[in-house]
Amino acid sequence: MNANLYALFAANFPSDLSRCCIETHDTRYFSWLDIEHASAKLANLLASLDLEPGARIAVQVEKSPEALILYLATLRAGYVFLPLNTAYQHAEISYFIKDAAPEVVVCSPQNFGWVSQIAFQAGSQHVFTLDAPTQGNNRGSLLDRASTMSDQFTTVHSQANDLAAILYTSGTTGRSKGAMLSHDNLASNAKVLKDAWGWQKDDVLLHALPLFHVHGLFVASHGTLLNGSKMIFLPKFDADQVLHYLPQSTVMMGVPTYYVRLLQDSRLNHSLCSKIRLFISGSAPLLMETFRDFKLRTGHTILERYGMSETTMLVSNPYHGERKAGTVGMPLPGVDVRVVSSDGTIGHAGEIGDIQVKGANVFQGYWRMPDKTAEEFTSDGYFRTGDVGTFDRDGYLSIVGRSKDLIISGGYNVYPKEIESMIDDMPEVVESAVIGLAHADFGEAVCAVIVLKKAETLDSATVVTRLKSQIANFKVPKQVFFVSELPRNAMGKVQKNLLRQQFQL
Ligand code: MLC
Ligand code: AMP
Repeated sequence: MNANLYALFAANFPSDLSRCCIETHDTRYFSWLDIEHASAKLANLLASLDLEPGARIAVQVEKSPEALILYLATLRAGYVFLPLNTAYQHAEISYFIKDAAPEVVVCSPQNFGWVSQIAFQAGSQHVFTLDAPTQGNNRGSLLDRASTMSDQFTTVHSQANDLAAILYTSGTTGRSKGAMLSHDNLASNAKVLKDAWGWQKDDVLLHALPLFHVHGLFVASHGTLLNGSKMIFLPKFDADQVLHYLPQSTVMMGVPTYYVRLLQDSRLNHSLCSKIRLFISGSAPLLMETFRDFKLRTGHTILERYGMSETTMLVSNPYHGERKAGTVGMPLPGVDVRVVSSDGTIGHAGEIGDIQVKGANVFQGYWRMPDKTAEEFTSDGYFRTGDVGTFDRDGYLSIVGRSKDLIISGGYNVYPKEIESMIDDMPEVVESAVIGLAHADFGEAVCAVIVLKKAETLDSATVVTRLKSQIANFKVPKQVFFVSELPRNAMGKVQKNLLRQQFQL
């Protein structure tokens, strides 16, 4: 049997391929046959490049149906898709490209100059742009090149453990690591979610998430691709557009910020959501208040679930049955989740400990980092998530904290260490601590606490301006505080909990 994920999707396409697979906000329409043909053309183009099996195709492009089709083409051709956040700047892209050594890099036309320079220096063989179709005649345009290719392609035969994608994440510590996900990791999770969330052929997914993370690329898109259901594709989350399309949709997925923003709009009401079957939230904690207010305003109980790049989805509140506020639900079928106390014993209900997981969905390891991979697995094969949680008596898991130093802002992960080292490099600075403070819109906001050298001056606007020129904008502190020293414990470790108390917004 062909374990290629695309083969699984194709086997589940509707029998009438003229039905709509993707409709966009600007009234473009892609049938299932369009998806099949367009992905075949791109797969033929990739295949014509004579790449090694398992070659990485790194992609930093704006969200579009073509971007999703490029993902499908990469699967079909047997290569490895490596999506990159569109907010990443020079230093970030440079790190990912050097680390992943992609043979092909695809970027937006406006970034071609600097991205191609990085890519060619790092040894990539091909750099293309993914132009909007109207932009036409760019010689490096992947779509132009693919237009002359055949629209027939026999999907490459893949083994279950062959890599399908690499997603960069900082894991529990240190620099970004590429989480390697196989065809079977992704297929097994998609199949489990199909049943768990009751996907139906006539579902219409409102897709407002970005395409470069697990949530938008896998959880949302795979749901429709595996079920032959349609998606309405928005280029990004925009409350006006979401409200416009809700009456035509049956499923919506989002990070908690989406629900917070929808609630701020007085147009959100029961009748707008009358066709909706399921609202799903994940990637960051959903506040009880948001859960409750959403139910009051729309009549819908948001289903919260929990996952991560290394594992895709792990735990979910039930589709049928009680969805408990403040919990992420129960382990999905085939996923073994345990809570381990600091003394190494498996926690009983009510005990707090590290969340460890095992299952067909758990990744193949970090790209070219066997030592880091080994560190993150227990001797009996469980992956350490870096999250801390507790099961209640009914088997519902709550995430109560993180053992990893991580801030989740609007669903994006920010690693304090990365920002701290940039601030510490500023000539006026002795040291810094970057912390997450509660934020009404983003859940947590990145904030910096800085100690200056004697006789040096620096203001927060300058810190922000300097950082904005170096890193993705969502990582830039929303607030900067200056202190004479950082609080430390007896071991010399900065006590971030004290800083969080002192500066809470
Ligand atoms: C944008 N900004 C953010 C931000 N997004 N700041 C902090 N956190 C964020 N998440 C900043 C920009 O830097 C900019 O700042 C200003 O906000 C406006 O930018 P924008 O582009 O207009 O923002 P907006 O479109 O409103 O985006 C906010 C958002 C978006 C919440 C809609 O961030 C989003 O779609 N997040 C989803 C992330 C996601 O998909 N996560 C899944 C990860 S997978 P300035 O200063 O320039 O004005 C995962 C596993 C799992 O975690 O379990 O799912
Ligand atoms: P990422 O590495 O981007 O895949 O982010 C994964 C992390 O997001 C997890 O380890 C959790 O810390 C967090 N996360 C995902 N879903 C939830 C949720 N429902 N509640 C709380 N945290 C979540």
